[in-house]
Amino acid sequence: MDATPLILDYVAQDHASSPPALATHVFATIGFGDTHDRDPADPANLTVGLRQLNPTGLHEQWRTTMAPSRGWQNNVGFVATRDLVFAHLLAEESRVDGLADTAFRAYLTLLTFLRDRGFNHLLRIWNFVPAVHELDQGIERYQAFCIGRDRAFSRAGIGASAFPAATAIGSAAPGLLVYAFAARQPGIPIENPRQISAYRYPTRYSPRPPAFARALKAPWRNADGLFISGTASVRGHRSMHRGNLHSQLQETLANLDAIADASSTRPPPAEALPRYLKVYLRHPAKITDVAPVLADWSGPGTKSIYLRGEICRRELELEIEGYNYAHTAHSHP
Ligand code: 3EB
Repeated sequence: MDATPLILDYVAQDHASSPPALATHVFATIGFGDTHDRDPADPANLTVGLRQLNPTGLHEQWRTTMAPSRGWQNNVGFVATRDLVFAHLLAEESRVDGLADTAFRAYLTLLTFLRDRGFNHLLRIWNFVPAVHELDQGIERYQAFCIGRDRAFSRAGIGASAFPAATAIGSAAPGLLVYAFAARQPGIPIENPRQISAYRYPTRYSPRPPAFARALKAPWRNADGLFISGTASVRGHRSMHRGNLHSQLQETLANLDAIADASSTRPPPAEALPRYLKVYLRHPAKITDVAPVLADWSGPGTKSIYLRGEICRRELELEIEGYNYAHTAHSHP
């Protein structure tokens, strides 16, 4: 029952291989580069094909309190403790199949792997879609991706109440990269009252809906973990402030605040505990406009990674995701 908490830190690339403090174990290390890369020697190491914009290159390092095992199965690389798994899959695209089929098969492979090992509850998933704005069999490739993902969830019997928190970003790197955390216990999905749930968006955005929750509270005891999905300048279902980066940022921050409120675990003051954000920017040069505003909003205890990435809707300039970890050592269940 006492599922392993996931502890996040952003570490300088030079230090990523040094052992973590506090009697914890490295569970996953996510770096950023020109292509998606999986380390055959260690499935804990993953490189996402997005350009990092921070002056000092940072890795996302996830740790757990339990020593994990690791392995490969059917193109799925994984690292697992008793109650938690990190799993990833890189699906090559073929000339004949559309992206909907590729995404369907990738998701089914992943969901089957998770089910076989008893990790029935997806908590958080990241998706990197090549050429996200191009057409694929007559529809935008983001929509094709949504179709395949939604079909796989229905096939696996996973309904809206069990959708994970998610990010979906366009990448210049080839292959559909998907990585996820899943658990034996379900998390608690959180929606944003300022937005329609993505899985209820009108079909004009996609013939089958984007299957994700706005946020998800992790299921472990004695610790809080809040996964916040990629959050953008969307109110209701509409993109707001087309062509105005500053207003899009303000709208996005209002959405992040609303999600934190709705989760009833408003992140503790930045002085007390670190918070972690990842910012995806369509136009890398805009980092100079975004970074000071975000630093002001988030306070000194926040670490942020900036990446160049394409947000699923063309008119959106940026998207921000988050993770907050609060260790409540004083709690007695
Ligand atoms: C939005 O709110 C912006 O399809 O998994 C953000 C996070 C977005 C995840 C996904 C899409 C996804 O609709 C786009």
